[in-house]
Amino acid sequence: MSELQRVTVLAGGVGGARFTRGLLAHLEDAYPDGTGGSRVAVTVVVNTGDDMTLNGLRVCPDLDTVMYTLGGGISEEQGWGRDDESRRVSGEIAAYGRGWDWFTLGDLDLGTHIVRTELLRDGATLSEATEYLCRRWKPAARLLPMSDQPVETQVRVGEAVDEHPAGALIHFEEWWVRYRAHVPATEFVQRGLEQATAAPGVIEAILDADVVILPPSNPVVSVGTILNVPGIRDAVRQTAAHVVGVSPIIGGAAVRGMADACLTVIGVETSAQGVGLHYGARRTKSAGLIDGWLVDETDADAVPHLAEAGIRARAVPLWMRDVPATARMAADALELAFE
Ligand code: FO1
Repeated sequence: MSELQRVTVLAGGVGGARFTRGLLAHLEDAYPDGTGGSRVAVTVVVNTGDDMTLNGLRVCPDLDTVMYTLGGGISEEQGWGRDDESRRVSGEIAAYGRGWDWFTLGDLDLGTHIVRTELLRDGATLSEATEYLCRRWKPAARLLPMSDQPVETQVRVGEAVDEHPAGALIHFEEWWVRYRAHVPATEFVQRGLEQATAAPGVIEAILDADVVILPPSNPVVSVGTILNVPGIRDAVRQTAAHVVGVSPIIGGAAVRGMADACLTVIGVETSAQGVGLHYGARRTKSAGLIDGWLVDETDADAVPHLAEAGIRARAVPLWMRDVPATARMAADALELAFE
């Protein structure tokens, strides 16, 4: 494999964060820099479509999930939020009848939202605020928000629920957390997308990479949202890098979260093959996004169909049960990239 120098990952929350943790572990092992790190530079472009302003604070769920996961502060059992968390302040907020009682901001997590909000109010961009917060967590990768302008994923509900009439637009987190995606949705709308531009460094991180990876994040509301930011989809199509994706669907079911509910909304089959074809082959007239696609061993039958569509696929174990297993997956993705 030619000397690998730069890898860029387009990530959402838990799946993208855990995959990147495995990627960094593999790179430290395969490309050591002699001081415990790796000589390969990793950039994570993170979805900000889940962001919201809650109790006056700017909350960035996916940026925080990646930062905590790579920085060692994540709640491992939840996959999001801080470890050793408590909820005293959110209890007080609820006692005042404020906030979303179905969306808890933990006491330690609030520290992040308070500092970020203070920085933004003092004129920092989201990129600058993220860089500041990462000075504490020291993730072994550069974290870039997909955009410094606010983009919020809204979900149009297909039927009336609680105080929302049919056809209403609600915040993605309300659909995801309050309703667990069980309320039928008819479309996703990224509010603010038209005014959004890719954050500084994002386009270059995609064009200058040796490998661009679409990790097993939600292909619709996480990776899809990042790709919808003006300029990003074209950068992925044009980059000289190898572009490899990792299926978030194993054996016809979403690995976690409710990616299947999201795929149904946009009419994509919930299968490793369906998502791979949805991203599309890059080197064909379909002007797709990926050159390679990792599917789990249970989906090996998809490999020839993907090959017919111009996508080089391989079937490998895709369960991110621990860091070593995820590091193996990341190694498989890099090997596929250079095949
Ligand atoms: N997920 C939940 O299921 N319940 C919550 O109360 C909740 C709170 C929360 C607070 C901060 C944060 O960064 C994430 C939080 N999440 C919660 C997870 C969140 O829904 C997901 O991290 C992503 O938005 C989906 O990938």
